[in-house]
Amino acid sequence: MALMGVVMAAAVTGCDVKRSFSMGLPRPATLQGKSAEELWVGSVIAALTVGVVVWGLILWAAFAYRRRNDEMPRQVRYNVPIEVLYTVLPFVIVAVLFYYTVMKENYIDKLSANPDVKVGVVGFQWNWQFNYVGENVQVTGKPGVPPELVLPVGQTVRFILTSPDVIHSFWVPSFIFKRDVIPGRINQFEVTITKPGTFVGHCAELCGIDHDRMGFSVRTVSDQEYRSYLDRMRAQGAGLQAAVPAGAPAP
Ligand SMILES: [Cu+2]
Repeated sequence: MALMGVVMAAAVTGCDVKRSFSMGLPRPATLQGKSAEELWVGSVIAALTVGVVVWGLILWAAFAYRRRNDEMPRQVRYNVPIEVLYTVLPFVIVAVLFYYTVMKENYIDKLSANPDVKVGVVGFQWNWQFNYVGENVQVTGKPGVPPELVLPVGQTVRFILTSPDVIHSFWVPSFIFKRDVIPGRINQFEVTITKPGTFVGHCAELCGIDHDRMGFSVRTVSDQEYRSYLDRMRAQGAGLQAAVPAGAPAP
């Protein structure tokens, strides 16, 4: 019966078993996303463990010490071992979570000296422009036509984010990552993509009336397909068409 309930819930919510193991996150498509997923799953397990212990103690206390007669229960003041325990234990839990958060964050934020691929991402009201640095390929989204970003699997990809107008946010849910795109500032991050596929992306910062139109897609392919994609784009005249804003890397 319980199993049927779980199966029904999975069917109704449309979540497959694989997905439910990452506690609601999409399956990560990058090494960095995998790292974020581990942190999330570990934190949820820690929180649930604390929750189960606390709920158990509440229920146990409510049943074991329920009122049975009008007699006053024994009045106690301090229990030093328990007070020490519930002062020290939260500190230990926070310290462990803090340690893993810092370690994962350092890994996810790490920039390599020589990334294999550099993409200048310009977020503007209300679309995206992708400049493949050093490749002379520029792709700009048009109203109603979200741009596609093609990237190779297994290589280090550096994103260089700039904005000529307001704050946007570059978000690919399958990367388990988003980063703000801020005018007058260059934000960077790197990923190593682990699987081929097509992933949705979106601006994650309310940036004006047509914010909801700032979608894009990321298609990840083999290195060979990536090279031939760039050749094809160059042949179609996808070189520098529109000016890149100050600070943004040209294609
Ligand atoms: Cu935006």
